[in-house]
Amino acid sequence: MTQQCKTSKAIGGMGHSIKRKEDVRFVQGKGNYVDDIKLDGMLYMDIVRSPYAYAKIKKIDAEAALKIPGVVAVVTGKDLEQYNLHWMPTLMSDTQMVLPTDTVMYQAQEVAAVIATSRYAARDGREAVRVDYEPMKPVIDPFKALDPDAPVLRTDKPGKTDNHIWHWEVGDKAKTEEVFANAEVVVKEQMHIPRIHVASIETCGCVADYDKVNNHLTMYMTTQAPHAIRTVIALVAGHVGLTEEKVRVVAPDIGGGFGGKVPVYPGYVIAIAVSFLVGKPVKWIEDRSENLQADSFARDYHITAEMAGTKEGKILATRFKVLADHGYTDASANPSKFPTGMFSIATGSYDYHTAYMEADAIYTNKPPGGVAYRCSFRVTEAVHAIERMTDRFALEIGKDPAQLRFENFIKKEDFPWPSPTGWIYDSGDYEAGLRKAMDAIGYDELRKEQAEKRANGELMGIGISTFTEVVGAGPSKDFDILGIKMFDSAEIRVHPTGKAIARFGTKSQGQGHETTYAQIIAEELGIPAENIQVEEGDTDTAPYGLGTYASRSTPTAGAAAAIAARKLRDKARKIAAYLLEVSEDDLEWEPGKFFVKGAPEKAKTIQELVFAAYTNHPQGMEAGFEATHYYDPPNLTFPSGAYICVVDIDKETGGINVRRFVAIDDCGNIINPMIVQGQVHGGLTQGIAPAMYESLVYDEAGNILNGTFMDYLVPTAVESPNWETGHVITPSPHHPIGAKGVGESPTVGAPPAIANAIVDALSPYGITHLDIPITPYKVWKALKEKGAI
Ligand code: MCN
Ligand code: CUN
Repeated sequence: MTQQCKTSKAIGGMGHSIKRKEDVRFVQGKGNYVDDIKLDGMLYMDIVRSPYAYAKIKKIDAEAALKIPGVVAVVTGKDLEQYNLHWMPTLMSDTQMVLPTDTVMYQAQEVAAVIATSRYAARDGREAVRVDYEPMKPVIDPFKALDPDAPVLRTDKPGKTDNHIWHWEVGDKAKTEEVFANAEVVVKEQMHIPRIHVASIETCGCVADYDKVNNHLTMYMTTQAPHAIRTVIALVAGHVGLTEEKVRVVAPDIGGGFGGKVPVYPGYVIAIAVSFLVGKPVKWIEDRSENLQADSFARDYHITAEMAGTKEGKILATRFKVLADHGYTDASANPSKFPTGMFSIATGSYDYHTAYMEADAIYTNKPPGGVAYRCSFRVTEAVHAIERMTDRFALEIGKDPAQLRFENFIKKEDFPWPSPTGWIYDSGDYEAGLRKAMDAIGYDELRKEQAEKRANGELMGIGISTFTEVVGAGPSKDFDILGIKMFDSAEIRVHPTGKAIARFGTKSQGQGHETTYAQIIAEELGIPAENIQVEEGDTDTAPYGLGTYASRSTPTAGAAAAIAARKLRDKARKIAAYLLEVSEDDLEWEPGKFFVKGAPEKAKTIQELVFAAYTNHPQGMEAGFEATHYYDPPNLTFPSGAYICVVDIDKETGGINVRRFVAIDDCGNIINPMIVQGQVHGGLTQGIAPAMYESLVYDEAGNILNGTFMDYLVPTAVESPNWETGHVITPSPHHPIGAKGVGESPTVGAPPAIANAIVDALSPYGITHLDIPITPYKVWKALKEKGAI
């Protein structure tokens, strides 16, 4: 990686791998998570959940539960109905039950809540609640959901006559059809991007603390977007007096979010309602199975993917048709105007101008969701489709997939590049990335080795993914969530002695914001990063922002930090001119001080200038040293990557060994290389997860077949190869510090590299596609079917 640091190591600005400040408390067990919060008189909540995917509730009998010592109440949908709290809106403006009054719609759905004086009593109470169900035949197979004889699931919606949620399309349908009709080569595959779960180490939970005397609610919760939650609470509960100034949302330390902590879950609403009614704090913490079985899932896109091109290998057009299984309600976490998120980035890194995409979303009797699990709003699905099809096309015409990519890449001089689906890619150098990845892995030698192995009947595969991401929502003209525009914010206060506190509208869940935001400010002001304390997650103190997801923190709040710091630097310049008795134009800045041009000994350090802002500022100037900025980006940032994976496959067992994996990322200028590397390592592991292990599986009755970590395979260090990483740097031209987001790139880019490698290994036997997760059994079965074993 080549990036010059402008600041000294002692200042620790951009490009320095300083150690994570937050780790001081994490490694000593001093993190403060929601479950660490203990308040006087706190009650505990546990939730009774449905064993059926679709059933009428005939009766809920709480008698035995209420006899258990410590159990104080059993709350049902009928109780909430009295306050009109039994339904809530989803982030996509659909509706969702908080607790059902008559029907359950998926297995593990909340049916009743037990409130008790201890967690154990609450759990005993949960076991003692008797519910009589009348099971009904559920809709599980999304392809049958629109059959005329399928039961209509959302009978709560007046006039609804089918299970269709919405239709979406983008691109030029007629032109695409024409190009396909006349193309020399057309390839087509049906693929499923499986339903998976974020499976963060910390499950979801909250402590709702309503203070009756002061009519004030403090909501401690595992949320990635505290301010948005505060506004939603005020909009929903304003009529009972919980107006926005009476609500404080606090997101303490979070043990992994990955998108799963963006939605509002029924448990939060029930905890607030109970605390409001009884005037005591109520804690609710999910257990692992509840988290895995009931919380928002990710992905679950069935994609019919087609690519058209020439015999020589020029990509001419793509066509993608999606069937999106949203489960019982559309509880996705996408910007309002984008029901499929940023799926329309699926034209990829390639220079062609014709594309058409459409999607239909449907209801089934599965848990709701569609969160953007480390995927920048459906970019994982998009990238899988285009990168698989690029390899499929190369296979069809017998061209090396790397060569095919070189011949089709958007060139670095062609940026800004308008995509056929309406995006303006800001910058990139795809050729340099792939070249670097190929050199690192030794591509040509690997192809030679592969040819020799093939001659011996051995299976070795090389898979490439050269993806383009789209992160940093967003320009407020296009992006909002429930109407709230997606800008973000930073507020910097520098104390008289030159030490600072900075607060942000985002919320780290492990990304290291306490360190990297401090580095951005250190870069701009020359105040050492170690003297800058970063705070997030308390709506009473932090400026309003939309939170951390979709790798947006660096593109939005990171930019806000730089601009707020520049406002302060402008003020420092004025003070320096006053103190040094020169005009502002005669001053020059170097990180940490202003000095007089040509007379570097005449200088004032930033610390001296800040002190003067409180003790000796020019008359007429506002005292103090504070700045705030709300940043509305002019465009998104478009990180990219070139990943290459090498696999060896055991023919007899289908066992897959990932031998090498090289990931070259381009996230523009890098704030902290060590943190970025950590993000990439974690993200790649969450990429190998759906590629080879993870998938939520349901039987015909809607029972989840792998609802615990016994069966749901989260890869550990044992399953992870040695990730080899590197960078290409094309700064974002519109971002104040030239940075692009990186948090999701590896999870987006890795699955197709792995799938492409496995299919490449199997291709001599006529295998052109396998759906992820690609398990040894799937490989073995495919080889058996093709008569290879
Ligand atoms: N960074 C940097 N230089 C860049 C870009 C980023 O040093 N050019 C640093 C940032 O300063 C930040 C980190 O890398 O410390 C990630 O930044 P960014 O890409 O802006 O992403 P966010 O901070 O917005 O994090 C969100 C992203 C998402 S959407 C998911 S999902 C995810 C991810 O981050 N969830 C995570 N990484 C995670 N890492 C942990 N440990 N836990 C999660 O829940
Ligand atoms: Cu794409 S999951 Mo992250 O947005 O929190």
